[in-house]
Amino acid sequence: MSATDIIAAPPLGGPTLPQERRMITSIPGPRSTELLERKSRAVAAGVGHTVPISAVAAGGGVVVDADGNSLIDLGSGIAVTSVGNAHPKVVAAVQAQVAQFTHTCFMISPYESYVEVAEALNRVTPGDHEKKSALFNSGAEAVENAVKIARKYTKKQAVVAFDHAYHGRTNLTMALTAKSMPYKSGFGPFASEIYRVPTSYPYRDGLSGPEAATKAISLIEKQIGADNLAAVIIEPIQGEGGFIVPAEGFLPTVVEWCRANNVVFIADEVQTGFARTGAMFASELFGIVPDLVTTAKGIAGGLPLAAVTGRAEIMDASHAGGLGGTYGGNPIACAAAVASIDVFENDGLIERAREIGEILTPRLTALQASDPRIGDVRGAGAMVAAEFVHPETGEPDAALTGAVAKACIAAGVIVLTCGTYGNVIRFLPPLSIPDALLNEGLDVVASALAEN
Ligand code: PLZ
Repeated sequence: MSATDIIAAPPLGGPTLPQERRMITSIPGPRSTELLERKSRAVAAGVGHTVPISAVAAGGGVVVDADGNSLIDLGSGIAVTSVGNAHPKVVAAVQAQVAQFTHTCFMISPYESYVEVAEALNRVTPGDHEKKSALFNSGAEAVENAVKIARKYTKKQAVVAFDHAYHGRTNLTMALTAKSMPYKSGFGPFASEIYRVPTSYPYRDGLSGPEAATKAISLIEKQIGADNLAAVIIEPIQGEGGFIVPAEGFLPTVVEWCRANNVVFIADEVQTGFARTGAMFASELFGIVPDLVTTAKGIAGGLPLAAVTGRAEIMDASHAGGLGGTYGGNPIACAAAVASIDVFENDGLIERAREIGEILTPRLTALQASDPRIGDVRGAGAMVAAEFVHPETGEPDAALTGAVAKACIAAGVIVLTCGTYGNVIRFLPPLSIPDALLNEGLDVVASALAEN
């Protein structure tokens, strides 16, 4: 495919897109530049972007831009297109639904696909207790509702979140999110009754899981008191905070304490959910069963949908009419979710996430062995990261991280950074990426590191 073909008619996305890295222009090319200039005139300055392109198609493991460049996708639009962009089953389900009806409002006239998504979530989330679900539009909205539900059930108000946490950008979720820049700075005042305690960050705190949990629990008991605490919310593997995997025993100890103290344990699996970590949900990797689970991102193959799923008695504590929203569980998003969950369950995506991890982790560990600026390699399944440091001090090296990420993008590989200190490159490719493309992407990362 040449640039002129693409300019004439943008290709359809999905897995039949040529699975190749193809650089026709430098990035951004002229057409992308034109869009980015329009963007800066029309779109609020606060809405940033990482990859300076005008995307026109995506699928398998590539994103194609308006200039005909084909970039290797190691970010999945932040863990969203796990089934693959424009997955044929998702496309078919959406096309069928959009031609039938686009909206009734589930709170006005219910429809089957919403109930089907709820049934599927109740089945696939951790634990075999009786569960119920409610659907929303975004991860932040799911988190907001999980907190509402926990408060209503426990009749208590305080909520504990952790260092390095990310839970969203709405007012309540900004309060739960740890990092000030760029998420919170200047946007306060924030919601009250939110408390922050240390998490388990083995690379930096040197604590065992139970030690880190004891430290957090002791602060909770002294500064808040279980009698006031409605919920503890945590990402089983922290996403935006730096792909931080807690030490063994941390999460089970926290869950056990919550259970003994009538505190609702909420696992925010918005980023870790749906096969990403080599399990359907990351909670399973740690042997924990959350009371409530928040999901979004990967759930619907790119359409906006989110959910809270959990113990029936907690989910049912809210009065009728207490939960909802105009678009929550939109029928097109639900059709996409039914198709996506089918793909996750039946097309081997959990195994595929593990295979991707078996490429990512050894290759990054090998890179670490030859380059002390990689302080840590960690993650699970297709959610793996490298933390960059100044080797002499172990201090975070955000400048190197930014330079490597920029060089990768210039060479046609989409990588995302994260971390409280901005010193982590995370790898979370679509699970539809072919091995060859993943390996080529990692070759580019290795060269980018060598050159910086
Ligand atoms: N909980 C664990 O990862 C979203 C944020 C991107 P929304 N993470 C990507 C950005 O910079 O805005 C996220 C998450 C976890 C909640 C959320 C929020 O999900 O769908 O973005 O609202």
